[in-house]
Amino acid sequence: TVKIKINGIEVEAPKNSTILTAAKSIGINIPTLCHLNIGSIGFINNHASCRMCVVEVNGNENLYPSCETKVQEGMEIITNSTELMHVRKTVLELLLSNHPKECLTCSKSGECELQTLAQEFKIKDIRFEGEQSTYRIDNSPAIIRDIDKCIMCRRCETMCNSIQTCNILHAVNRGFESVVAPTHEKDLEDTGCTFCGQCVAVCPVGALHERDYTWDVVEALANKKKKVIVQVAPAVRVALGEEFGLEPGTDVTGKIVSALRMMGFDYVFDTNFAADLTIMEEATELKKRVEGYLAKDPDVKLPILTSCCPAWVKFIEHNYPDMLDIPSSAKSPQQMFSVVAKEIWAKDMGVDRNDLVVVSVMPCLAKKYEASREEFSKNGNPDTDISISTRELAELIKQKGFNFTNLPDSEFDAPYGTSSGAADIFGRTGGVIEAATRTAYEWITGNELEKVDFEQLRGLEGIRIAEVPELQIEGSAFRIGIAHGLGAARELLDKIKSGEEVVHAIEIMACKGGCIGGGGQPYHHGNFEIIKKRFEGIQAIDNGKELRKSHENPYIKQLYEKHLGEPMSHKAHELLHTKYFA
Ligand code: HC1
Ligand code: SF4
Repeated sequence: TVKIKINGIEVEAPKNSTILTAAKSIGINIPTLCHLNIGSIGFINNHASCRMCVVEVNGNENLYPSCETKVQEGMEIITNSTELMHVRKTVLELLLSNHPKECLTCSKSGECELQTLAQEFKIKDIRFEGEQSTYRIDNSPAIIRDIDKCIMCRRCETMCNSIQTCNILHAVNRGFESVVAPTHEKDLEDTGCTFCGQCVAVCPVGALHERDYTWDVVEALANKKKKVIVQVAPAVRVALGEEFGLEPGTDVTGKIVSALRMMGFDYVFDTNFAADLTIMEEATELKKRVEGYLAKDPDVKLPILTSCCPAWVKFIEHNYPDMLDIPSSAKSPQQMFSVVAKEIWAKDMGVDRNDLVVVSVMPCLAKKYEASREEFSKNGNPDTDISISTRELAELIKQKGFNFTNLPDSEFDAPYGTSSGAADIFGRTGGVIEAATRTAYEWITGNELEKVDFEQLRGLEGIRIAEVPELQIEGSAFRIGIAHGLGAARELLDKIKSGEEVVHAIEIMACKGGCIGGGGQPYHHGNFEIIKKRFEGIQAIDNGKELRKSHENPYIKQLYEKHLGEPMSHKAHELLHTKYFA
């Protein structure tokens, strides 16, 4: 460690730490804007471009960015002199001088870090007049890029390239013209963008945000000719409460159901039901592939890959076109739910599918893109009509004026409202494969699983390899690979491709932590502890359930008995399975 003084206070700081972290360790806050450090996932954005965090060092005339300047023995640092306050005000005014003044209508209003600083510094007049840029807005089905609002912090670039390894966003042009954009300033839809939304999750301003479908929901609910039903994803229930001041990880399932019913949805269903359905198909496929593999069938491949994360699907389609025979062909729970609703439930209810609106509430922005994929529609009518994020649901609840934290708990509607704990854990990394293992174990061995908790599959390391000794394949334990974050996924896939790693099954989720860390969740502003708490919240729901294996869900059994026959039957294939495209 080294001894330094910050604002006259003696501090012992680790040798290689920055002034910013040393100050933070004793509760001194230095304002930052471009800087973002999410150490636990290896994300560090340190372009030192905004100059908000400058400090005085040893009385030097030069000012130093505290986010990248390392502490040195004997340093004397001032973080809050009048001169520094002036400099920071000037920095803000310069940034604001060419920033569109659209706070009232900006989608990030209330969450924008530039807006927060402008408020803290009480910026009233902007002394400079900057030229406004006028780029076109890039309007994809999931993400909107409004690059006039970009402040060149480059957090999105770091996220997209270093963590997700998608390499879509780069600083292009020079000087005033410089922006972060896809190569050749293409639209996101014309690139390999996965719509993971992680760039949106770290953008401090309104330059990147989700495509907002809240008004489509309001209009659908107002249309008397339509039946409107809704499904709620696993990860939403442990995060939505944050928008209403509750601790991350608080289970607000019952309140969500009440809010959606009060909004006027005809039926409130659970995506979790469809997660159980996904396991029925995926575990059957796994069993068949294991049997084929053991019988040395040349057409059967292991490992099998989970396929419920649409950003991950887009990633493998774009980056590993030669590996498209590996993912399970099972559709994601969002899509299974919607197709069952439109092709089975609507018929039972005597409703034309064109008069049924299926809304999904997802922690994810890629789900909007998934809903828009052509193969998930029939004669132009999509299976999932509208997908909104957790944040958008919070907005709708606020617009309705519901006192969310005081709402009573209600139950989902039958028949698609009951689910096992295996479905809940879909929302966290490792959960889909744990859910599949609970079922596949029983189906492959014919034995009842005593302990459903596969602790070895849990955790938050980017790549985890775990063995299930209870399940033996050719004399060795069933091996599972798990990755979350697309960079980790790439690393794992490359090892599998080269033969360096041999596994029988893989789960990949595009976002760190899994869906709980999705791009549509309440903003975490770089605090990964929030995602850890959501993880614990999800696990607590699973632990608290009587029903913890998908194949024991009585409503799932009923669906097969009445409509689908067996898993992977002809009917199941037609409705519940899909294809991938290079
Ligand atoms: Fe997910 Fe899934 S778990 S992909 O993370 O398989 O989004 O929550 O809804 O479809 O169930 C997301 C979450 C979600 C699907 C399920
Ligand atoms: Fe990159 Fe994901 Fe953003 Fe697309 S959505 S630009 S892949 S970070």
